Amino acid sequence: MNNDTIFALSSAPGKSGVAVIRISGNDLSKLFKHIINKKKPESRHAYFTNLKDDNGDLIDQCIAIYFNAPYSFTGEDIIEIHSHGSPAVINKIFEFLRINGCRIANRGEFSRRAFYNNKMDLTDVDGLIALLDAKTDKQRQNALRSLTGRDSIVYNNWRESMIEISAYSAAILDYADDELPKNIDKKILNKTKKLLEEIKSSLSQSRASRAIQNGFNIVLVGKTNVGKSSIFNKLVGSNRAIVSDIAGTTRDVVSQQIDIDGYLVNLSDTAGIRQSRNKIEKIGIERTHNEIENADLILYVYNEMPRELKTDGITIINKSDLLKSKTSKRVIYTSVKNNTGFDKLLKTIKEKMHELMGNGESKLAINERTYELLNESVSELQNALDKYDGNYDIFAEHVRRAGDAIGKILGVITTNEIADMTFQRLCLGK
Ligand SMILES: Nc1nc2c(ncn2[C@@H]2O[C@H](COP(=O)(O)OP(=O)(O)OP(=O)(O)O)[C@@H](O)[C@H]2O)c(=O)[nH]1
Ligand SMILES: [Mg+2]
Repeated sequence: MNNDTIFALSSAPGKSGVAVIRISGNDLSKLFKHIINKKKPESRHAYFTNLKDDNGDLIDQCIAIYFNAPYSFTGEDIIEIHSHGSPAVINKIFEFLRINGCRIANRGEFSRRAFYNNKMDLTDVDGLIALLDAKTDKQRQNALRSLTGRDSIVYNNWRESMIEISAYSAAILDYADDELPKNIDKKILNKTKKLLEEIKSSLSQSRASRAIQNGFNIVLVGKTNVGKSSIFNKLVGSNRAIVSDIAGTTRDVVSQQIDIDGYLVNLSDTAGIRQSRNKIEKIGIERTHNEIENADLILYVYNEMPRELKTDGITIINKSDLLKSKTSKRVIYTSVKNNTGFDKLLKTIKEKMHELMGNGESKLAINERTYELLNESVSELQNALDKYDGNYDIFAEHVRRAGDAIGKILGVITTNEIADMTFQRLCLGK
């Protein structure tokens, strides 16, 4: 690995109150003394300094902090310079650093160094990426769980069990029966089954985890003119979708991200469903059906009590201002005109989301990468059990591969490709 000294702006680019520039490298004590103009600086101490260029001209008044290795984010020496957040100041400090032998960092390079110095494993990096992307409170909580290493503990335990199982299987091949613990073969099989169930159950909760990350898909469907677009606008809080009394107003899917109870929600308004000869409307209706397929929750909108209630979503009777009788407990009556029923609707949506997500308390923060590898691990364990015929040779090999898949999740077993893909997703300065 390259150990040259790198730097990057760690705060947001552009004008800001304070900018944070981070520098990481092998031995930065000399550079730090130069920055603060003192002979014996202390680590983790905030120094006020008049930062000067090599001609002695003032660049800016800054705060500078030195974190000595390995007690830093990257595990190397780190210097943080807190300057005024002006593009001109930042450029001048960058120039100063270049003159002093540093180079600008690549995307994700700080985290890459932290990874290679065993400060983070890949699930921690996944957590960091998710935290930087987090828009809602649930996303923040989920990301932090992964970032602070809770997921790593689960994965490490699984991997250790798999290594143990394949070691025992190998022992059965090498030792005579009376030299081995009693019932070892039964124990091995039971342990493998238990492990398989545990990983499978985590995978089954992955929908919640992924819905937290990518958003929960809620779709408004119903016949034309029932007020879907009006409800959509009400929920997003703006006149995003066109509303009119002409049936068949909405043709395309109109989507907007909103925050409901800390969850990211992708709310979609769709074309009203009816028999239509119009080519464009027909395409719109087709799109409505696609949205229904991808939905986590469907809001069925009517203007009067339907003969049969759908069981897989929430039923809304809109335009309740025009209704005389509003007695059913199984539907929600709304009126966009009178602004009634929306508190109840939101409350019901929240309840449904909690129900479907199991309170969002999925054990692991599963993303696309970890999802694939967990599936790989499950199919190897399944293979080990399915193909078991009293011979531990093949069994041990499948369990070993299952363990390798978990190792790849952690990055203990890593190909450059996996690491590259992960770090590329980070921004500059991380
Ligand atoms: N009285 C009354 N009228 C409403 C209510 N909600 C919507 N409308 C009216 O009903 C008409 C249709 O509303 P939209 O929101 O465009 O209906 P839609 O279901 O999106 O219709 P399509 O896009 O054609 O499928 C408009 O004239 C709205 O102003 C309501 O609660 N009460
Ligand atoms: Mg509409």
